[in-house]
Amino acid sequence: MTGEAHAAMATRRPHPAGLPAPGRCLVMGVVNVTPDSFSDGGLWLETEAAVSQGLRLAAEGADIVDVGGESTRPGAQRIDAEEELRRISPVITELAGAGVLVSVDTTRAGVAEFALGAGARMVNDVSGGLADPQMPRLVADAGVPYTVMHSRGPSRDMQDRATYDDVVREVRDELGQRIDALIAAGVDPSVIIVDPGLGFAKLPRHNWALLARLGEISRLGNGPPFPVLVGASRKSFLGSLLPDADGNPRPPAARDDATVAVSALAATAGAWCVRVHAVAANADAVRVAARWGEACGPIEPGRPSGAERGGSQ
Ligand code: PMM
Repeated sequence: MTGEAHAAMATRRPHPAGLPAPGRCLVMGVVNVTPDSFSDGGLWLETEAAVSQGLRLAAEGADIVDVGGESTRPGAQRIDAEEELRRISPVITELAGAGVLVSVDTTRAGVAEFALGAGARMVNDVSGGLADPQMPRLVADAGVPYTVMHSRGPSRDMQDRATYDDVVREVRDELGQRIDALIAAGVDPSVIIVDPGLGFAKLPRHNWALLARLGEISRLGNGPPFPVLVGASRKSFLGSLLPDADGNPRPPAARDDATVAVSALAATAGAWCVRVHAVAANADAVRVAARWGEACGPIEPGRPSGAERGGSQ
């Protein structure tokens, strides 16, 4: 990559302190150690199966492996912290011991603390710090990268709160409030990652609007833009986009090609990372997007990009 292209990427794709920055969108592979997650529930409930899956995802090109022990599917009931820890801690210990960069997907400070002790290097909180008042302090003290996802309360009834006049403005405002609270609790802004929370208190049209305006999600407040994580993988808005001849939504396991398309587009739009279940094809997609962006050349205000200059055909 040329120096100029690098500079253009760097300005368009902020990245959190303490994590690798390969000059492209990263890929986060998902391992749900749960019986009931919407797409892989039950597949990786045993420690051995979960560890093998995490190692497979890393070998396929996952830059980060996100390990979670509690389902967040719409309508999901909560489990207690002991059960959550019982599911994930041996998996995190083994993956981190094998050199995998592990993120822990939890809304509980106690679980996050334990996971960091077991070798996890970042925290992914789908409640954005709302579920557990201890989380901001824990993250501030640990100084690790922290994903602040937008949602509107527990998964149990979150879809009842999918009402917006302007979803992008409201998600930005609500994420901005979360970030203000985190910074007030001592969290360094350079470790914060933002996530629009596709499917969390969102209808399909809300997800599409957020994807189409990712850049606005990144620019919250007056400081530098935040890295953006996109979690579209296998979600139901892709299923309803691609129904069968009878109008039935496509099932989760058959949504991977659509996920890859979203990954390429999100990476081109400047996403820092895509969170996916099937890593290999998404790892290709983010590399295609990076090479495409490099060929477009640096973007200067007022001057058409390489793609726009394009020639007549
Ligand atoms: N989606 C799920 C779980 N965790 N975390 C982040 N940061 N963003 C998401 O969109 C997200 C998440 C939904 O369940 P899954 O683990 O089966 O994808």
